Formats: sequence, C-alpha cells, structure tokens
Amino acid sequence: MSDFVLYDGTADLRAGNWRYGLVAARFNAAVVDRLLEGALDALRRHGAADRQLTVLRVPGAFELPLASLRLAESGAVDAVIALGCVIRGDTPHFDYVCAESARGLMEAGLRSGVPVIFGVLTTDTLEQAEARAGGACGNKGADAACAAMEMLAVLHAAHLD
Ligand code: INI
Repeated sequence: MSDFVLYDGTADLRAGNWRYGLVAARFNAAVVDRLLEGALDALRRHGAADRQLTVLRVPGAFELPLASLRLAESGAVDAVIALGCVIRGDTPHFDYVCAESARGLMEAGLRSGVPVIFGVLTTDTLEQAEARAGGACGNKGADAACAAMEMLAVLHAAHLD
C-alpha cells in the first residue's frame, strides 16, 4: 500500500462540460484535416457536444502559437488543441518552423495557464505523416484530444483549475 496521493486524469476519460478550442493549420491540409477529424471524433466519442467545440484554421504551423494564445486568453475555451503537419522534405526551414511552433505552443500554455496541446506532426516524409493521421500509426489528432481531456481532468481532480 502506498501513502502518496495520486491524481490520474486517464481514469474514466471524458470531455465533461469543458470547452475545447481546436486550432488547425491549412498547410498540408490533406493530413491536418485528418488530424482534425480524429480530434473531433475523439472529443465526441467522449461525450462532447458541438457547442463545446470551437475550430480555428490558420495558415501554417508557424501561426499556431499566436492563435492558440489568443484563444486560450479569451476565456472562451478551457483547453486548446493545436494541430499541424511539418514535413522535412517540403522546406529548408523545417527546423525553424518545428522549433518555433513547439516553443510558441509551450509558451502559449504557460502564459495563459490553459492547457495547450502539441498536436503537430514533424516527419521526414508525407508517408510518415499519413501513417500518423489515421493510418498504421493511429491518429495523433485523436491522441492530442485525449491529452487535452486528461490535462483538464487531472488539474481539476488536484484542485489546480
Ligand atoms: N507550415 C506547415 O504547417 N508545415 C510545413 O511543412 C511548412 N513548410 O514546409 O514550409 C509550413 N510552412 C509555412 C509556415 O508555417 C508559415 O505559415 C509561413 O512561413 C508564413 O508565416
């Protein structure tokens, strides 16, 4: 028997009454659309109604942080799920786009105090991205939605919201 206090947001995962903001890049839309579908499907399967869901489309992964921060600070949502896809083959500035997207999304979460989930694929090839957007490796959009629900649940259970 352990004496520590455990808060685990994965127990009985559900969307609850929380409001979710989904910010999705248009760049590599064929992949990101599938991430968005996966995220929406996961939220609905866990009980979310459409009135709890707000979707923003932005140009690319580089624009995800600002839109996520504004949405998080607006008070309109309880968690933000940022979705994008950066493919190394597409651009010499792959590393900048990935790094700034990740850094900016982390900053958006820390500055706003609202969970901001990193649902951005960073792959070498289109095939690797497709595999993670509803293919052989699952759907990272659905995983990101589950991470948002888990964060809200664990912060609430631990009286940190
Ligand atoms: N944006 C992406 O989301 N994925 C990419 O692979 C990508 N590539 O390859 O360049 C990309 N670039 C656009 C970038 O996110 C900005 O929208 C653009 O630089 C304008 O600020």
